[in-house]
Amino acid sequence: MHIDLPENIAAMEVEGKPLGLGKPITTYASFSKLNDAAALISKSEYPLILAGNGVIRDNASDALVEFATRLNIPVVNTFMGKGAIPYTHPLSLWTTGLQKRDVASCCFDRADLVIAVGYDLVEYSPKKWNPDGTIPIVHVSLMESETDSSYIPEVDVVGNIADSLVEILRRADRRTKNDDFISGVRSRLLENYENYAQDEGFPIKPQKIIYDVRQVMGSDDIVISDVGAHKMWIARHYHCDRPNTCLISNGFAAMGIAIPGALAAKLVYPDRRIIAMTGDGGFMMNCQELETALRAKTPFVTLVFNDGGYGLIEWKQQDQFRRSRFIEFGNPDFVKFAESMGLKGYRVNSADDLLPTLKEAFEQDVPTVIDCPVDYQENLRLSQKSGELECAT
Ligand SMILES: Cc1ncc(C[n+]2csc(CCOP(=O)(O)OP(=O)(O)O)c2C)c(N)n1
Repeated sequence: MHIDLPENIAAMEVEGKPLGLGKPITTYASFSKLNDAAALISKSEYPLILAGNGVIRDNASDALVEFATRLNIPVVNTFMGKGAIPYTHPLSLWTTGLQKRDVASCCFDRADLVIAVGYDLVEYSPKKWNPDGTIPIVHVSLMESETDSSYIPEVDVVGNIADSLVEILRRADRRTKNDDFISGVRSRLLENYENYAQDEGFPIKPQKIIYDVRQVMGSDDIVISDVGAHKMWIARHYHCDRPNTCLISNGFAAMGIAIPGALAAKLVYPDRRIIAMTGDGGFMMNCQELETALRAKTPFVTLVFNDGGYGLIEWKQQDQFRRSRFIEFGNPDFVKFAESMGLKGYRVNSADDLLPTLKEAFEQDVPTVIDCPVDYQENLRLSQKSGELECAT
């Protein structure tokens, strides 16, 4: 909230004392809603949990993992729900939310119940995963569900999320069995991820860039993503152990967030590795804040996905019109630009170069900029794969 006062009012003496803030009120779901949710879950054969950012904001990750594990229900998370369940968990089906069909879409196709926990519709429209509105939904959140023809929950469990999950778990009785479908989806995800570990292509494929970044980041280190094609790849390929370790601006997503976001993260967590991953367009929107970062003594790494254009807009134009216009631009020399500000700059010249460059960049006591040429031909390849997606039965 921002309150602006005219200068003459702001300069006035104030009489009296500030009023107390009052204690925040925690709301709890009613027993009848908890019972209804538990009954639906108990009789479902192929339930799926869709975990959104509310899980993280409400500190409900541990409760979610316990809930999913005990009831043997797989979990997909939204971009902003990353880390709600560790990506290594056998029930974690990683991140969903691309505007096109992807591996996790198969899980929605099969689901006979979606348990949406802390899910905000603005992040990933329910039209994408429930186009006909036929999948029954249990909504677990701090807030009531919004109205949408693809999102009309059977039951709204409104209240503290962790508490609701614990209480539903106590009431639900689900006979669980081994589910080859889930392990099959996990194998496909893992294969998609590992496939690029040794990729030699240059400019570097986005999957490989993100793979290498993951290699140098610890479980508690933090990625801040900017907005663009790189964000889609980060969502798809950067996987988290813990909540709040990959922050993605989603929904109403403003470019330019990565560098100031990384600066803030480094101020809060000076001992963690922090990386801002950004497109060249987003970098040029807020790169002046690197001077602030230097002055604030917040050494973090900025990795620029350099494609000389607005990659995501090109991708969308190509998907829709089969051609693109007005998306290219020229860039300054990012290395010289960094050096002119007293920072360290690096240019990646081959696929093998990236990992050692990242390691070196993290050793510096000033902010660093890595100029990394990216091969965005992968964008259209992903669109094509999406069209050809086949689900196991
Ligand atoms: C402030 C702002 N302006 C415009 C947009 C619309 N927009 C979303 S992605 C994008 C292009 C991003 O290009 P770049 O930063 O180079 O990243 P890339 O897609 O190439 O990875 C634009 C213009 C936005 N989200 N925010």
